[in-house]
Amino acid sequence: MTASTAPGSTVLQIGPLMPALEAVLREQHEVLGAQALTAATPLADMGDAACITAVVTSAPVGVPAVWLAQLPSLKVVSSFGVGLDQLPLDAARAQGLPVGYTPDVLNDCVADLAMGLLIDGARRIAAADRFVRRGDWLQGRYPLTTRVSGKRLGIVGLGRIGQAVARRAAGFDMDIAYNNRRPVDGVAWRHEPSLPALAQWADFLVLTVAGGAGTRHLINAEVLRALGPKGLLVNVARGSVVDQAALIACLHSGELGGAALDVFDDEPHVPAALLAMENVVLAPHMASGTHDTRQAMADLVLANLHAGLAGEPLPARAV
Ligand code: 8YV
Repeated sequence: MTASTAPGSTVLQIGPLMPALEAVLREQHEVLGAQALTAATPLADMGDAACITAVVTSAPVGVPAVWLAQLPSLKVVSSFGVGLDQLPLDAARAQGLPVGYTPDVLNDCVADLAMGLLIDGARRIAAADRFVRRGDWLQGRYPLTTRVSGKRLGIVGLGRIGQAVARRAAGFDMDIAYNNRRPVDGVAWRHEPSLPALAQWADFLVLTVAGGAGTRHLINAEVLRALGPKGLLVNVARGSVVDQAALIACLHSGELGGAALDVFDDEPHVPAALLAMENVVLAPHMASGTHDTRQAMADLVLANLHAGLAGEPLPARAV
């Protein structure tokens, strides 16, 4: 327990968390909570809402904005993850309520998985694994795949994770350009203000842009067609960033070469059309999912929680 821990606090846990994090929360606080709370859940069902001083949630689950006003003793929201799209930032700001999240500690692992998906999408490692396991190698050689090194990489959203992807891609001698709301200072990579133009130029388009209303369906049919029949889309951002129906249609028609996806519209449900495609690599929203990074995220969730309860500045504050 840190010096700033407020013992005896009542924490509302929303949705499942890492078991080790749940254990620490239970050790240090009274935890009310549920795995399947929704905005429609009456807070009265949680016990005494007036006692709740903190909410602990995760990026994909968030917290309904309406709850903030119903928790009169709330001092802090601490979220496990870097994504802010499910968090009621405006309502929290209006109430002067600090919201903690876990940036930076996951950059490397998310970027590592983006590169892994990119290489798999181009070199078809998972599909080749299935080929060997099926015994198909006994009938003939595996089809040729696509070179990775030296290709053109377009990055959509050059934040901390996008920059970590770019640094890795530089090691593969890739030509790198990016699309961002505005050019990023202090980087050598080329800013391309037009998303279709970036897609048209790129061999691989990696999405590392934040989710939320502002980026919903940013990657539409026009962008996917521009990426083209030899192009590969890699998404480690949010399912909402891509028009999933357009993606499936473009993959079906051959207007897009392939996709490597860690995130989807309605997780954990993946459309049957994607499951059936050999030119699609699928991962279960696992980009930050290593022991090392998840522990670092859990530590930051606790540090934010305890700082908020003690009325101190949060180590990583979104609002
Ligand atoms: C999840 C994520 O937090 O950080 C994010 O925004 O989407 C992930 O790291 C993680 O999967 C836990 O649910």
